[in-house]
Amino acid sequence: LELQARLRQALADREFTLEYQPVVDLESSQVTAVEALVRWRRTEEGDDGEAVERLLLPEEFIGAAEESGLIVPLGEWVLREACAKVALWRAAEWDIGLSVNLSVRQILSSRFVETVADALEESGLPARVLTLEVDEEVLLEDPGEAVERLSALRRLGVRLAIDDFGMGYASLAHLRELRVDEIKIDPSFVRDLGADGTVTLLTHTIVRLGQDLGVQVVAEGIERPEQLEKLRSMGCGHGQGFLVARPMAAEGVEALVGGGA
Ligand code: G
Ligand code: G
Ligand code: MN
Ligand code: NA
Repeated sequence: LELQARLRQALADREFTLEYQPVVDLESSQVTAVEALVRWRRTEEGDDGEAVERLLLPEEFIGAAEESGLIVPLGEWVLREACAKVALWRAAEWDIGLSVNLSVRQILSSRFVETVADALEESGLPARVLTLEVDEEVLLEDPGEAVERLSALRRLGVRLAIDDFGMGYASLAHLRELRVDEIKIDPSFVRDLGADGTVTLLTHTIVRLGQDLGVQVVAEGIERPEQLEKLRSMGCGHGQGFLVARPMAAEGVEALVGGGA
């Protein structure tokens, strides 16, 4: 409860910030999109009583934000902030897409579809530029309602991605229930690529599945050149990971693009 109260205060005090992790076309190495990742810039008391600033990762607070329902206003802030930033980059002639992560609780909240429509309208970001990422958990809690909401979002023109694909229960069944534009291969597959024959075969199968369905495939968690090469040779279209680029502040993305923007 302590953490939840602090989260509420943090939202009021504007202590949240976004990092962006580039997604690249594995063929051309061009950055095609960025994934917005929320962080909490928190001032804490160090051992010696001095104030120290820490950048907290979602794993330290997203669970509490979901339980308290604070994920709804926090998620709305993330959407608005990220859409506004990417709209600016696009205005500078940089043809880039944006991915935003969603929690089940957000999707099922009242007015969520309107919230997304408002964020697009205010920023002027075209709907097709925005990809909303959901993990397979979304289709477990209240699948009927979740599919209904996500389909309404897709009718707005936004893209849908299944995050952490392959780790959920019945991944393939979910592709039947929900029409998606992208699947993001879970990093646990990429990690064992080449070293584990079964994992390599499964990864290749997911890539082909995407090709056959006409769905974009993004491999996540690429850390080593061999993994990148393997994915390229399988025909995996897009990738993300520390080897390619780490999550970074907006200024970092701007520097990375440099003259390209
Ligand atoms: O890079 P990282 O530690 O930031 O992300 C960890 C997890 O937190 C990922 O599963 C990611 O989907 C999730 N996450 C990051 N940003 C957001 C956000 O804005 N909203 C939600 N709901 N989840 C997020
Ligand atoms: O679940 P989701 O895919 O949204 O999670 C994104 C998370 O993955 C972020 O926390 C991000 O920092 C992390 N991440 C991104 N690339 C890599 C990578 O190459 N290796 C590892 N270990 N984590 C990564
Ligand atoms: Mn994600
Ligand atoms: Na996720």
